[in-house]
Amino acid sequence: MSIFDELQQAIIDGKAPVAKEVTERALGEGVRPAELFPNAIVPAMNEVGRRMRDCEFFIPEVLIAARAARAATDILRPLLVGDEEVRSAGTVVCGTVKGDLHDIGKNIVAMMLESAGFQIVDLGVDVPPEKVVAAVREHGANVVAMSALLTTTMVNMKAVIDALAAAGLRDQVKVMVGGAPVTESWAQSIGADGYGKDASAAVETARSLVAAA
Ligand code: B1M
Repeated sequence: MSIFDELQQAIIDGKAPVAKEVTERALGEGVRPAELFPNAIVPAMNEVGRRMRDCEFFIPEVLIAARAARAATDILRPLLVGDEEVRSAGTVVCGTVKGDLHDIGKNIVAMMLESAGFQIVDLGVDVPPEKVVAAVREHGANVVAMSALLTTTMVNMKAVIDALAAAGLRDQVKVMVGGAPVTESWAQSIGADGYGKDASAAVETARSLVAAA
């Protein structure tokens, strides 16, 4: 079993101490922090999602798996900053939209953006549009990055865009969206400026949005 498989299994089994130990061992063996996301953490949570959909897992198992994923990402977060050349790429206000409590993907995106030199203002989960507007004003953000994991909360991305427009801020800030149910065409349909399929794509999108501003 590869070290990536070991970490995947620990997360699926919800074994946070094992996930922590395997992550530390992987780093000790020279695995780059960013490699652990596509090779272990993201596929593990996808498998958890499949089991949830197929009624093999219920909320407690999913929460325990999420906690194990968190044990790994908590170790990786400080290491990712500085993984790439550090520069001031811009300020990103990020969060998961109102009504939505999923934050694993949003946290990975935030970590990758931070490692790419962006200043991150993370508003957390269940973020109402007015909180985004206030943060954009306060921090002079270049980019708003919103996640949604539920088809029922995706509409709240449009509410953020509308609130920014109503506050007279829409011309000053780029809006990008992502999350499992979000697509490029959805992003376009709500008037977002960009979309990221995964965390790496989110970094590319944020860079190109700032460059084009
Ligand atoms: Co939830 N849940 N959940 N859940 N959950 C899903 C999303 C679901 C698909 C599971 C399923 O049925 N198979 C389903 C949604 C169905 C739908 O809407 N069509 C679902 C459901 C139904 C629910 C509840 C309603 C269940 C219930 O209560 N009956 C409930 C809703 C609570 C709420 O939010 N109000 C709920 C609750 C939960 C938990 C709390 C138990 C837990 C969340 C814990 C946490 O996040 N702290 C949870 C989890 C863990 C999941 C699954 C299993 C995994 C999500 C995850 O972490 N994925 C999920 C199934 C799945 O997605 N496969 C599921 C891993 C993560 C790395 O991927 O978040 O997609 P993701 O992020 C990716 C990309 O999408 C992208 O980059 C990331 C890294 O590559 N990305 C961006 C994300 N944001 C981006 C932003 C960008 C760009 C890219 O730019 C701004």
